[in-house]
Amino acid sequence: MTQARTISIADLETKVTGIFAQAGIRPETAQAMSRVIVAGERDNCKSHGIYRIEGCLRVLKAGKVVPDAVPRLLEGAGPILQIDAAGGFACPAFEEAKTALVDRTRSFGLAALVIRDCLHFSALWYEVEELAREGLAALSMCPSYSSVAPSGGAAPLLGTNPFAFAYPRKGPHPYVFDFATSVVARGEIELHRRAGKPIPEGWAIDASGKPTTDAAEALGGAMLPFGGHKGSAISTMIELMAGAMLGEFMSAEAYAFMGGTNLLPRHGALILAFDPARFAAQTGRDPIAEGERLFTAIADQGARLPSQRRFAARARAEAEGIALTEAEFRQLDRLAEL
Ligand code: NDP
Ligand code: PYC
Repeated sequence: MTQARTISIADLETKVTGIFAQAGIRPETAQAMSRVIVAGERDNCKSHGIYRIEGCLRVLKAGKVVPDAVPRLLEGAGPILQIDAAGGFACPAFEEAKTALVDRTRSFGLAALVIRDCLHFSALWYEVEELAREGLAALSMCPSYSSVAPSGGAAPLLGTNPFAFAYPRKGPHPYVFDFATSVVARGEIELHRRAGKPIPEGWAIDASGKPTTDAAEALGGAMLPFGGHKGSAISTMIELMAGAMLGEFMSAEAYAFMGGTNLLPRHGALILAFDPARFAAQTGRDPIAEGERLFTAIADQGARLPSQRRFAARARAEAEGIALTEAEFRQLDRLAEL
């Protein structure tokens, strides 16, 4: 795809907010969705950028998300903070609960945010990065819908179950990694299918359990966990921690509720935050400086840190605007007319 034109971050946010508002989504939710989608596009995370708009509209049309849901913080003053997304999208719930999560983490040293009954369609780095910018370390995870075979199995059971971590740094950006526990996000396979491109070997198996490089066969078969049994175990942990433990859907239930993988999954999400200063207080060591020592040692070996590519893309987009193809501009116009 050739990149044809740029659009400013602010203009793209306005366009995307307009698409969601016109579709009947509550204005605050439309803005929160637009912020997270445009952040994905800005950082060149195509699998969770503007491509996701269509999926959000599809689930809305199917009546499987509550467009005017108002997230509601639940009672309780301890380190477990809960917000009910009430069948709406997860991003406004996170925005609503963020300050309370930061405050609780500072007062207890660690705190958890449980997002109940939400549709989580976005990249998880968005949440942990925001918390690391407040000086906290953070982990985020959620189930998805059954599309990944456990290591040694051949049928979809686990979700693509994403996992993100951030740690504060002295410089402009925190340390952040964020990945699906499948070899790649499902959105990446869908983008290959749309572009008519084969997928690399090792990403997926077809419906009969044979390895495939055909994106459509992969979507109709099962994706594979990253790192074999290790990714499979981390994915299982996410089913347990962000599904079973919270009393929310696991990926198989989300699949059944949505009737397949055509619509976004509905489930819960778990975000854990830690105040590094509180953990290291007795040692006299500075946990942020210790982190810097490790990052320098990694870079000294010529290795790059996760999110480095993303932050470079962000700097480019901030300076020059976000580059979109003509086809993407046409698609945005089409969605605005729906
Ligand atoms: P990628 O494999 O593209 O990237 C995974 C992480 O590894 C990123 O932090 C990336 O940083 C880093 N990375 C990549 N290459 C290197 C390298 N050579 N050296 C060091 N670090 C590297 O991500 P996935 O396809 O697994 O996931 C994409 C997105 O999909 C995630 O943001 C995830 O949250 C989202 N997702 C969301 C789901 C949901 O239910 N909401 C479900 C599944 C996935 P960088 O970006 O800088 O390259
Ligand atoms: O790309 O696997 C994915 C995904 C599922 C839900 C949101 N993103």
